Amino acid sequence: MRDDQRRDYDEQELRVGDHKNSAAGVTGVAVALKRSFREMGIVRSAETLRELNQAEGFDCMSCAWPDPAPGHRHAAEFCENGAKAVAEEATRDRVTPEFFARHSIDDLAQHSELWLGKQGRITHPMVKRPGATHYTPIEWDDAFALIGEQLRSLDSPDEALFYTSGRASNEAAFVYQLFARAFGTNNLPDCSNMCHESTSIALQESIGIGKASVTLEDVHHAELIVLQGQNPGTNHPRMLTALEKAKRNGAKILAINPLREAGLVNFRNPQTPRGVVGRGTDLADLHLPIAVNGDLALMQAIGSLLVEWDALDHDFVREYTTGFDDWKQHVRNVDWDEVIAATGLSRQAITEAAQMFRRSKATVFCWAMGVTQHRNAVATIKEICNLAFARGNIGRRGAGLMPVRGHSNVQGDRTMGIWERPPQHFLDALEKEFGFDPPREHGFDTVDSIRAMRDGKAKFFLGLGGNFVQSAPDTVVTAEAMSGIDMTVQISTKLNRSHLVCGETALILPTLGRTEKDVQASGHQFVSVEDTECSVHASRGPLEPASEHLRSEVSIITGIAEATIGDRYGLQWKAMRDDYANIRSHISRVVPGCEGYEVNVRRPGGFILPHPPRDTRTFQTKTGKAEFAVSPIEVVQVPPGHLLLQTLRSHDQFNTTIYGLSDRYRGIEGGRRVVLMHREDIAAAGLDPGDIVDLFTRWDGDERVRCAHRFRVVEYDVPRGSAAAYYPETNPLVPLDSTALESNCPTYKSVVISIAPTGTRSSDCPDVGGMQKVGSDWSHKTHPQPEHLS
Ligand SMILES: Nc1nc2c(c(=O)[nH]1)N[C@H]1C(S)=C(S)[C@@H](COP(=O)(O)OP(=O)(O)OC[C@H]3O[C@@H](n4cnc5c(=O)[nH]c(N)nc54)[C@H](O)[C@@H]3O)O[C@H]1N2
Ligand SMILES: Nc1nc2c(c(=O)[nH]1)N[C@H]1C(S)=C(S)[C@@H](COP(=O)(O)OP(=O)(O)OC[C@H]3O[C@@H](n4cnc5c(=O)[nH]c(N)nc54)[C@H](O)[C@@H]3O)O[C@H]1N2
Ligand code: SF4
Ligand SMILES: [Mo]
Repeated sequence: MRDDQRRDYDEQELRVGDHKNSAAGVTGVAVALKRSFREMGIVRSAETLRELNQAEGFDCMSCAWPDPAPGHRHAAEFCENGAKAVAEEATRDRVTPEFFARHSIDDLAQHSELWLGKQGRITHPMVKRPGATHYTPIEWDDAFALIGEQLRSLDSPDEALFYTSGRASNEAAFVYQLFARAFGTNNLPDCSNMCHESTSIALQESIGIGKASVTLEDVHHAELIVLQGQNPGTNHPRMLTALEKAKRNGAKILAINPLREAGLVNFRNPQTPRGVVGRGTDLADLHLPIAVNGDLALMQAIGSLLVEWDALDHDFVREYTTGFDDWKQHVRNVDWDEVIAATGLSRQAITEAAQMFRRSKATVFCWAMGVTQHRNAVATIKEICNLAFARGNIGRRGAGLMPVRGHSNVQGDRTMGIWERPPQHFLDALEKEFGFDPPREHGFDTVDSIRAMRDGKAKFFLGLGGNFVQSAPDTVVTAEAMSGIDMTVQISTKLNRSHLVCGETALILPTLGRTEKDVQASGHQFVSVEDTECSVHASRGPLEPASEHLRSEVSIITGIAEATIGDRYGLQWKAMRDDYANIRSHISRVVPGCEGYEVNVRRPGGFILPHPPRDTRTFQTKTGKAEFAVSPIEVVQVPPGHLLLQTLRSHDQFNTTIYGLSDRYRGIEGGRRVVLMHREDIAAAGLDPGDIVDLFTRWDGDERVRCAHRFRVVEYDVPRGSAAAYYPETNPLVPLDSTALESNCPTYKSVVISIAPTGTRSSDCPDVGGMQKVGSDWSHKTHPQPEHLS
């Protein structure tokens, strides 16, 4: 984009219309194609989309929803948001060295995340030297040498952080963790720490494995599907096709969500005549508009009714579980007043939901960020497991636990060892395969990495994808921490905030994306990925790379490894780079369930990893049984005059990558700085819809007031006492220390805020998460306290 075409996307007019009662339909197709044609051109769009999610094609890089078996795929096996993700990556726009010469870092920092992303694909490796105002080009080998030198100069390997975002392939993830551990650290934070970490912890304790026990086939054959804290119409759109199929087979759907999201209500499948001209398929049979953070109480109340009705699978409970009597005793004593206060639901509505569980012999429990990003998230997920156990809904056709993962390969990255707390058996296998003793003590997760940078304990940050500064909580603290370290390196496809809020020396290493051909010394390479149902398969990009200077993630990581530790321990970096089959050969011997990896992953549709509870009702927990857990009901207390804010995704973004300003299903167009509030809460705060307000939060642990400025009040159907606003604009409000118990996942879905009209309260808070005021000045460490918070 030329300078004279530059415009600030966020200055556009905000329009609020009605929110929709139906998802997808032909509008979705039209929007997807329009975006694709604009970014990629018509011919390239047609060629690329034809290969998306096909057995011989490439895996959608957007979400982790599984593909149907190879014989059951449509010619167009993708959704609107998958097509948008492809268009975003396969764009014809370019960010070149001339672009960086034209724009100083400070200049770029004035722009929104949307504008940055829209500039196109980065074409050359770039460096910002200490004190420099601009990025300048650097040769690949010089970049690797600079990084190697920096890493070797650290006092300890634990001063380095190796972050991963969930788009990296299994091959890239495997060499990345191998490098970090051979270098000497388990500091492998990843986006999972902010996402389904609560799930991984809870499931590990309850069923002995942190993954879904459900396949796509199970979804199709379920009698009841619970959609809890999830917005599938936007974030996993092809899930609606599976839900439609399940409905046709007679399934009921229970939606538990503070918002009546369009994708929970009705689906107009653009691939069927009924979806094009008819009224589509009604999805949820019952929607419980739960108060934010009320899920733990709700699940216990449902449990108490099942116990009261003796609607239990006694055989399953006896044979496969432990802890049942304690749980039964606990839920019997559930305090209904507490439940009703915590959930905002009537006893009648909860009873109706419990009847749905009682009537179903095969229930699939789905959940996502509305469950995982709360202080009580781990307890809530264990409670979901309790309900599954109570009626034997695990290891049975049409039933099971289905955390719906986010990033397309976030699950595969974990399987490959991207984990700051690797299990001993994984480290033992690495030792056996490579002949060195990997570090055994735990590394830093995401939140602890921020603390380590802030406190001078970490001095080097390498990001394998992602946009750490924007996705992490407490933007001011994170930005200060990142900009205070010696070196930040980002392996990226597109420009983002983390290139601009950077260390003293900063590098941008541009990489191939999923859509692109990857040719190495031995020829054309493919990579492998794992979806949310543990299915592992190959992905081959069809397009010519965006620039001849790009390197693959594997190539970049092995290059850094060579420049840092050379051939320490006899590690064969070049062989792994030249032919990824060499990496897969290591994977087959190190990663459990991956024996015969090369052969299995090459099969059309790949293979499904073993899952003991799903396959044989075997539970590798401490007791060898599925474990009922007992948790006291804990709910976030919201003082008078405050609201509980959840931060969520619009229909037009992928995490911190903003595609556009159209949250179509919610009827919000042309802007993102909105706060959705209940009519009576707006009135109680003395506000009117359309008012411009600032949001504030204070965390008990410190005196700092966090704020985010200039949000427009939008009247919306949210439960009283709660509010909703988009991520990442609201990340400055999420206190670093406010995390889920056990999992340390930031509480992005429950932030206690207060609201005041803009300009009426302390206005000197830096708004670094916002789009306007990002600069090099992070000077506001503490602010005077606005009176309304004291
Ligand atoms: N197009 C697109 N696809 C994506 C992404 C994207 O940004 N864009 N992101 C990917 C990633 S990394 C992830 S993790 C997933 C995220 O997928 P989701 O988890 O669906 O994403 P969120 O927008 O965070 O939506 C959370 C939902 O939880 C509800 N919710 C909030 N608080 C509560 C609560 O206390 N209880 C209950 N029951 N519900 C609550 C919200 O109203 C909202 O509907 O999507 C993945 N797919
Ligand atoms: N307030 C709030 N904050 C949240 C959340 C929330 O719900 N609310 N959700 C959390 C969740 S669930 C997640 S998963 C995190 C996401 O956090 P991240 O994973 O850190 O963020 P993304 O926005 O997904 O990363 C986007 C960047 O990845 C780079 N990229 C894209 N494709 C590729 C590729 O193929 N290779 C490489 N190397 N780079 C690529 C691009 O440069 C792009 O700018 O955010 C978390 N933050
Ligand atoms: S459902 Fe997810 S993986 Fe499938 S095409 Fe849509 S965005 Fe891609
Ligand atoms: Mo995520």
